[in-house]
Amino acid sequence: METSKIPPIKEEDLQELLLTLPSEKNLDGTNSLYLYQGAWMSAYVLRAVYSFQRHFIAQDTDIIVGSMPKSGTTWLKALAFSVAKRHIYGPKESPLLTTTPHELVRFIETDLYSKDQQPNLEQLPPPRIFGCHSHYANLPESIRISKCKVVYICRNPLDQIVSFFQFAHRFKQDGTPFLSLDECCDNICRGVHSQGPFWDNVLGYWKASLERPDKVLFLKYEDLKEDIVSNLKKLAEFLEIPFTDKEEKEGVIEEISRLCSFDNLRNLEVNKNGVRPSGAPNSAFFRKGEVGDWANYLSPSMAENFMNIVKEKLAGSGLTFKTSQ
Ligand code: PAP
Repeated sequence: METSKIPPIKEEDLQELLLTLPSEKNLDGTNSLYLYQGAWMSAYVLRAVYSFQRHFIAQDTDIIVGSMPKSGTTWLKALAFSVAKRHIYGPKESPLLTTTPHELVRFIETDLYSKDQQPNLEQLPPPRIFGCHSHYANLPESIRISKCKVVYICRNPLDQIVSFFQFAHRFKQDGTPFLSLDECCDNICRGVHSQGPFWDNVLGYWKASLERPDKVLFLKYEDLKEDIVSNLKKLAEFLEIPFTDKEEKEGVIEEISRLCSFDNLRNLEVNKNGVRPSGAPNSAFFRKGEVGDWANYLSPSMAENFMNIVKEKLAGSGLTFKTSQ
């Protein structure tokens, strides 16, 4: 077991905790979101985060793929898996051809700590790779103090939010009405959305990447779209498994980028069919994969309003976003 010394939280204690937290509606009109340790999340996620924080013990060889939801997590999971495990599986026999990126790299909070408060993760072969949407400040201490690596992907907040909204529309099953676009914009501008505020989520990792560049690698979705090859090299170097000259000559980097490309992954049978345990169809993780799609959904004034708030929150950090191709 990872650590069994701390007893799991009792359901009644969790319910009591929820009662003490500020709560608001999620963008899809369902489940209240709770503000827990500076991050908005559903009760379901909170339960998992609570256990993850208390029970997870990082190993020095772990790789944590961090992100705000809908920022390119699926893509980065596929890339990190392909780079880190390339000595076991070459691109032609990659498990990505038959297994979804989310199955190969599971979300540490919701996939692993939601059902079982103390899952046995020790049997997983190194390097263990996990996905994670938590804020940097809320990661378990052992992630920050071990030698494990954290790779974070961020996306411009306009595309991120539109992607989230579209995703939620694609698999919503109950009859609760969605918040209107105006209500959504109001919530987002206040930072009230899953794993928001946006600025706190990205800034935590951004600052950590500046302070500890060997520990946290900060990538941008738009940069990956523009130049996947140099970003793959950066990723491999950061993970301390740089591509060799031989690999470069043999075109391994290009093969990985092709394997993990939007068009390739989206058209694989495994990603066209089936559903995630959350009920989301696997296909919903591959929608358009473009930079600037927000312009088809948000009015210029909505976008300007939100971006002004984001810029104000990020002022002085040096972090900027590209919002169009
Ligand atoms: P998650 O955080 O719930 O796992 P995530 O993968 O971050 O979701 O977001 C999905 C977005 O990434 C979708 O963007 P869109 O709605 O604007 O289209 C999806 O299309 C995009 N995406 C998924 N795979 C890739 C890929 N291989 N390359 C580029 N974009 C991708």
